[in-house]
Amino acid sequence: MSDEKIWPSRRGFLTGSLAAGTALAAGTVRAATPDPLITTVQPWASELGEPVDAVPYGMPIRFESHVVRRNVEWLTESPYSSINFTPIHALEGTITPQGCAFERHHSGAIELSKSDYRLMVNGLVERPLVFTFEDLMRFPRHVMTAFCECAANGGMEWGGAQLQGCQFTQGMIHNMEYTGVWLRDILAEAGLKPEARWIFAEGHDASSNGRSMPLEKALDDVMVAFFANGEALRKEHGYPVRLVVPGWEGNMWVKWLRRIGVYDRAVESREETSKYTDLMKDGRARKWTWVMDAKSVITSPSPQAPIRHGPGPLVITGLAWSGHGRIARVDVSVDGGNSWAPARLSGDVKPKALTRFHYDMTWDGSEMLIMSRAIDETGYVQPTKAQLREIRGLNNVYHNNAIQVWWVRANGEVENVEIA
Ligand SMILES: Nc1nc2c(c(=O)[nH]1)N[C@H]1C(S)=C(S)[C@@H](COP(=O)(O)O)O[C@H]1N2
Ligand SMILES: [Mo]
Repeated sequence: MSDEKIWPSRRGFLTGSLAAGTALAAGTVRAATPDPLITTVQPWASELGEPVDAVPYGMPIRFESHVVRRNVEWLTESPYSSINFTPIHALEGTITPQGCAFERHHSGAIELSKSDYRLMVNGLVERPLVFTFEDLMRFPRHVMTAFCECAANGGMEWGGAQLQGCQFTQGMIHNMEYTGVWLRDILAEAGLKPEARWIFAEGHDASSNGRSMPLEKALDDVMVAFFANGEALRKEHGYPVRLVVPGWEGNMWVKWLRRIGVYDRAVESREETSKYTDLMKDGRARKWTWVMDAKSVITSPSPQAPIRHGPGPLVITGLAWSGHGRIARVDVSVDGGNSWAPARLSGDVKPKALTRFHYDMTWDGSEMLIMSRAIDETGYVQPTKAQLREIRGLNNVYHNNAIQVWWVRANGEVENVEIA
């Protein structure tokens, strides 16, 4: 990672904290005197800034230009059927800005206008229907925050610690506030026939990414969404309409939603037979592994976010989530799992959405093995990699929700490791 080269000066940061009266522990380096940043009038205080309207749609300031999606080129053969990763090591809070939320396409991101958009509902319905975008906007609208995690998140780590970065090991996830209409309201408009048991959702893109879903889920909390984080969906996330399937694997969140077919059985498409099933050690495959089990990860410190400030106060932070509901507790260990202490859950704890945790400590400057473990409201405890492998073996790529361990060295650098 070359992130460090783009960071603002350490001196500027320390000066700022002292000026703000932050209580820093004894031993913290004090700013040099005299500090020109304090004693000299700076350009930004003696000139005009940019006028309003200089940038009609704002972008992050250039000092943050390292906070971007990144991919791992050797992972896939082509960038059109590929994935990139959310820079979770550099984000805070819980909402993922659309501009850096990971993308996963099977045949590229298509450009589909609202006026060309159509949603077809057919199969076991009283009235097969086609909706325009305008039609969808006239159903009652709802707001819901949900995480979307690709089932392959962490998949490269089954065999051993591999990728150096929280972004790369756990970044196939985003969390947005969606506005849209309930799928159940659309299905009610078409009228379900008594034999209806499953739906099959397809996209407008060439891959279509068709997935079957039991009717109970479709009628429960599935949303046909058109806004994310207060604005229209981005092209890469399914503009103008995508499915939001809270708590369930990302593959079911069909983008550029084209058709909902209603059936009495599952279609058993490519995406739910040869893909997105979990190969067990005996060669058989688990299917219908829809729910994303509870998981957490420390986002900082982490390999791309090393400790730069030396011993003293240290903020450990991370994310936790569960497809089964709310996060009840997150424990943090700094000694490789010998002892655990509860972290603070910061902000709102919403079901099937990311929860931010913070753990404040004083670092003595010695090396640490840091890790977090999520416990959700069902009482489920996030497993270790060894526990997961014991049951699921090593053949698998999907649904790795094991505890992630980071080795923090005395110089503050952090590495992805596994402990036996
Ligand atoms: N139409 C369509 N929908 C799709 C896909 C796709 O390729 N085409 N990819 C799926 C997969 S595997 C995932 S993980 C999520 C990713 O959503 P995102 O690109 O918004 O992150 O979209 C799902 N929906
Ligand atoms: Mo996915």
